[in-house]
Amino acid sequence: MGLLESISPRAIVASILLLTCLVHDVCARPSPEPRSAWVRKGPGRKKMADHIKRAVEGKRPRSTEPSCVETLATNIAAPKTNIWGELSHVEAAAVVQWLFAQPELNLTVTDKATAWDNTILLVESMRPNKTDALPYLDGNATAPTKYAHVVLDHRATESPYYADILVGPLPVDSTTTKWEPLTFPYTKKSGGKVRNLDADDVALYREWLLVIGASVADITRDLWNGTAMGLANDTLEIWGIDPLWQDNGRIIRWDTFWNLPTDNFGAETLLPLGLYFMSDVTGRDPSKWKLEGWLYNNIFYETTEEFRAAYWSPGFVKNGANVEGDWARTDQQGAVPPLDTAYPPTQITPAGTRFSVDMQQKYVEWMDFTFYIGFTRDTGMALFDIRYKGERLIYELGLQEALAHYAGNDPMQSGTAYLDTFYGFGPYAFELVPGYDCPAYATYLNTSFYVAETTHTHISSICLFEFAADFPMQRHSTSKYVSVTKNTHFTVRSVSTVGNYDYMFSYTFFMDGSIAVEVRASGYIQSAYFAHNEDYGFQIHDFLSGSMHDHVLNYKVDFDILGTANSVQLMTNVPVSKRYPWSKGRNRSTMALKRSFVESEADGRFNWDGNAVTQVLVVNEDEKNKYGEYRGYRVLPYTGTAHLTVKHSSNLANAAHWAEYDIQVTRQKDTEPRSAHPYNSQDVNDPPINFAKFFDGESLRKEDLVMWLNLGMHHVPHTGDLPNTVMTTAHSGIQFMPSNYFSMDQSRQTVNMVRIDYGNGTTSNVATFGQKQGNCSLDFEPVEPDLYGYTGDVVIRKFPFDPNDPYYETDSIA
Ligand SMILES: *[C@@H]1O[C@H](CO)[C@@H](O)[C@H](O)[C@H]1NC(C)=O
Ligand SMILES: *[C@@H]1O[C@H](CO)[C@@H](O)[C@H](O)[C@H]1NC(C)=O
Ligand SMILES: *[C@@H]1O[C@H](CO)[C@@H](O)[C@H](O)[C@H]1NC(C)=O
Ligand SMILES: *[C@@H]1O[C@H](CO)[C@@H](O)[C@H](O)[C@H]1NC(C)=O
Ligand SMILES: *[C@@H]1O[C@H](CO)[C@@H](O)[C@H](O)[C@H]1NC(C)=O
Ligand SMILES: *[C@@H]1O[C@H](CO)[C@@H](O)[C@H](O)[C@H]1NC(C)=O
Ligand SMILES: *[C@@H]1O[C@H](CO)[C@@H](O)[C@H](O)[C@H]1NC(C)=O
Ligand SMILES: *[C@@H]1O[C@H](CO)[C@@H](O)[C@H](O)[C@H]1NC(C)=O
Ligand SMILES: *[C@@H]1O[C@H](CO)[C@@H](O)[C@H](O)[C@H]1NC(C)=O
Ligand SMILES: [Cu+2]
Repeated sequence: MGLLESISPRAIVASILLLTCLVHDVCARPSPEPRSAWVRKGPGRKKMADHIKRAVEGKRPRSTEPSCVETLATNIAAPKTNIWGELSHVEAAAVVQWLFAQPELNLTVTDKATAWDNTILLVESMRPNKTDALPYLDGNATAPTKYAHVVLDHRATESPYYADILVGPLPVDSTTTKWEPLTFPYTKKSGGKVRNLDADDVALYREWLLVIGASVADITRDLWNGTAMGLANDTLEIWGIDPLWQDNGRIIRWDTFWNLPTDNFGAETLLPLGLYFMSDVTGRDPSKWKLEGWLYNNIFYETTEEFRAAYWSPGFVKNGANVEGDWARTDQQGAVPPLDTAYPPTQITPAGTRFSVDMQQKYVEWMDFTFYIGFTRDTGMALFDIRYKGERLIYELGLQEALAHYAGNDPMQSGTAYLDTFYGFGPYAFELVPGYDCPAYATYLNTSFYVAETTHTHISSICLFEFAADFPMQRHSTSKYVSVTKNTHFTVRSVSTVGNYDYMFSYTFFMDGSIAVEVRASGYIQSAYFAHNEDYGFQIHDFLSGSMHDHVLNYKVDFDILGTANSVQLMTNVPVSKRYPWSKGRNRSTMALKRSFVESEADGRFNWDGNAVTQVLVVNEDEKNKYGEYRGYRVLPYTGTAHLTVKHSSNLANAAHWAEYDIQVTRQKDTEPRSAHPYNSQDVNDPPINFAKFFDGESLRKEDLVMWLNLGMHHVPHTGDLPNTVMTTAHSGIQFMPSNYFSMDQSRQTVNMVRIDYGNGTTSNVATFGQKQGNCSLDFEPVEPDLYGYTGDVVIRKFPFDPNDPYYETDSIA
């Protein structure tokens, strides 16, 4: 019968894995003990397969059955070097040493630098041009020459600026290595320089915000029993808008007071206090900065004296304070739901890891998919050269930028439009928690980023795992048989906590050849003081507004469908009234398909339509199937997506034109590798990358195309966002699915399906297609991995290079 094996239904039952709970109190009986008693000396971050192997090896035999284990994690060698990979410690150290030896850069070691010294902000691998990458990937060309991308913080000047430079070729060689301004990836031609509005951050706090805080200490003590004046016993903090107002040559900020949490929870963004002040902080001399006024309870006061006089006069209306409490804490609280303390369902991988990884090169093979993982400071994880059955589908898939645009009656919320790559997704891609962020059996990879002459390594910050969906890939029933296919998928995941918010990024691959891109959000919302904000959010606590905001996350998808000559076809179901030869002269009201191509960049920016009725297809017009249909991939929303509601944002000006539409298509260019620059917020009117300038009317037919897709969510936090936003609904996703790309569904190739023939009350045949059958024993140890193995970042000093003295240090924004 070949592959199609038939066995009796009883064997199916018999082959159900024999699960053995080794730790009975966890499996069977909820423990009333304190939390610390739950922590076990587990097997560390070893894979489940190792436990099984150990059991099978006889150290802890549970039964005489053969093992379920088919394979253990396979280490493979990537077919090519990962040209999007990170610099090695040695390479980074050599670049740093070389930079300090260039007198014209006039660099100071970060530890010793003041606000008036030049420092190195970033040293990382420069991604190669696609023009140079393809001949290497697809032909015999040598790997593209390696360069370092370096960002310098030039502060030894009246007009401080960030400078993007290229250093190379690598490895560093005193005669051939040079530096040059990095200019080609930016639309603004300014020698790779962007002004730095943050150069005097220390002076801003010490000599400005805290001084102003002290000047109203009588009021803050009276209102909130606290101060923000730089004392050890301050219970308030001051911070404000981002980006700063940047009009008419002035740099204006609005700041507000926040209560500091008294415990370890990061609840500060839930504790706004409703007093705001405006400052003109143009230039580098704090003595020339000006306080421009105060706002309280929607009344504006030009000066501190005016505000104080009003405050202490009779009838002044004082509002209450947001104060931390259990409502802002994420620990368990409230009545435990029925049976909740019993150990919950969990997935296992009885046959071990069914995929292969080159850990060094960050190259992955799962079923018929292969890809490389890249990682940068700005945008974190990205995938490259994604192939299915050996054929490239996508050259590059990765986050570009994430916007959180708030609004409000008050200047703090109205002025907030975070462009998160300023902070970076790489530095905040923290260690994942096995068993919680990803299955405990997942394979974990490290990522590294450069900061202040050190390389920080986030241990286990990318996870790779297979998972069985809770729904089948396929099924069908008749009166004679039922056929069902399992839906096993593969996910690559990282989480970045940028300040108050946690973004979970997942790329998921499916057996039918489809790919999903998803983002989920959790963490603390940035809330608003409630007064006068009724039109901008729900009131969610005593003096708190949920503060409406749009999340928009831009992804680059560089499709290569059967080569680089691709087109975007739109196909819409349209209502029609039509007479047919058979309709006897009568018109039929019905529908039909309308097809068109996105001809050029002039019509390359558009939205999902209201009824999701238009298919967006990336096709190769020269690669038709045998029926004459174009082979391609369809792009479709997986869950909700979002583009920015605000038109011509006062906060953003030209800094985030990428946020304006759901789908944007451009011609692929080496000069347009990214839709946003991390310092776009520093010069919003004339940012280093103005995405709108990518659209210059070029033809998009049979060209190498890039799709810039927005995920996101229109977030109006409600009481369910307290204490943290939940990932069940804070979720956005897009899928890429084959559309006439193959002659049939590719998931027919899996053996993980069954056909049961039945009738007359009996089953006559069960076809399992060569699935591994038979008995095996499995020791299921339902224990979290040793979570005391969670360490945070490992740091290695680069200047002086000290690879043998790593230390632990984890930095977060909040
Ligand atoms: C070099 O930087 C120092 C501060 O670190 C500054 O005082 C000096 O003027 C700079 N030299 C030049 C030539 O720019
Ligand atoms: C990458 O492409 C840009 C734009 O064509 C070019 O200026 C740059 O020199 C290229 N880089 C390399 C390393 O060839
Ligand atoms: C690569 O080199 C091999 C052997 O020299 C040759 O047969 C093949 O045609 C080359 N491939 C390309 C794409 O140049
Ligand atoms: C004010 O704060 C101080 C110390 O921060 C605390 O001891 C005191 O109880 C507070 N008073 C009120 C009324 O909350
Ligand atoms: C906070 O510290 C300052 C200076 O040490 C002191 O004068 C003040 O009384 C302290 N405030 C409270 C509430 O403890
Ligand atoms: C991650 O980093 C840790 C600490 O440096 C190291 O022990 C471990 O081998 C690394 N893991 C991988 C997959 O590279
Ligand atoms: C009826 O059908 C004909 C041809 O199919 C079409 O041209 C015409 O517009 C239709 N009439 C109406 C009223 O829609
Ligand atoms: C059910 O019984 C009928 C009559 O005996 C027989 O013809 C038919 O093949 C049986 N079907 C199955 C699925 O066994
Ligand atoms: C499974 O094990 C049971 C008990 O050891 C045995 O009776 C049965 O034949 C086995 N089945 C298979 C398919 O190996
Ligand atoms: Cu939100």
